[in-house]
Amino acid sequence: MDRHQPYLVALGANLPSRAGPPAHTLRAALDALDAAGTRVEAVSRFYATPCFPAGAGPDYVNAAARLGSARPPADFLDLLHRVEGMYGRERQERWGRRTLDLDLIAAGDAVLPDAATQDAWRDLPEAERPRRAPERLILPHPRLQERAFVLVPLADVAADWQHPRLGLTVAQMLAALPRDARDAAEPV
Ligand code: A4P
Ligand code: MG
Repeated sequence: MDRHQPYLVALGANLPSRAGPPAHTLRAALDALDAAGTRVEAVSRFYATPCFPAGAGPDYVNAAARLGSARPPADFLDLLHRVEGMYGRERQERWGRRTLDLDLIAAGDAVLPDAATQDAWRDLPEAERPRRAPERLILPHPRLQERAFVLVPLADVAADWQHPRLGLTVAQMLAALPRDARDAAEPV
């Protein structure tokens, strides 16, 4: 039996790190995950994307990867945080500039910690979003369905993955976004 969990991860950076410019940092992060025993199954193209919120910093480079790991989800998120730490991420300003951001998008069709909590974070009113961050792991990532900078790269590696609460595939969630948001993500 294959005990590897199928993980989807979003990678983003908009400041240089000790690995170099953002694209180098993303490569270095994938190498570090590989060195930590994660199976790197597929990596998307790298995209230049406008910073969200607009004006909060330089453009990002974003990518997505499909990874296999025997670690359970919470341990896997700890590993992502360790790799963020290796490239100098300072967690101060929410949605601020960062040298490396690794978000866990999904673990197969797992819904964590439970459906009601995932739904509540997904439906969080706009006004509360900048002020509130979850203390425990929420899967799927509560904002994935509205972000072109996540969905465009994700479509390269997991177009058919289906959101377990929304019943929509990555390709369908992407098609539901405004065209200008989709078009703003350009391969580098
Ligand atoms: N947490 C809970 N669930 C998850 C999950 N599925 N994945 C917890 C990752 N983390 C999860 O995360 C905040 C808390 O959420 C942590 O304690 C974690 O355990 P964080 O990564 O520390 O904080 P953050 O990155 O500042 O917040 P967040 O919500 O991850 O920010 P986002 O939503 O990732 O936004 N614009 C462009 N173009 N491209 C980008 O990549 N990224 C951001 C960051 C803003 N603008 C961007 C981009
Ligand atoms: Mg994050």
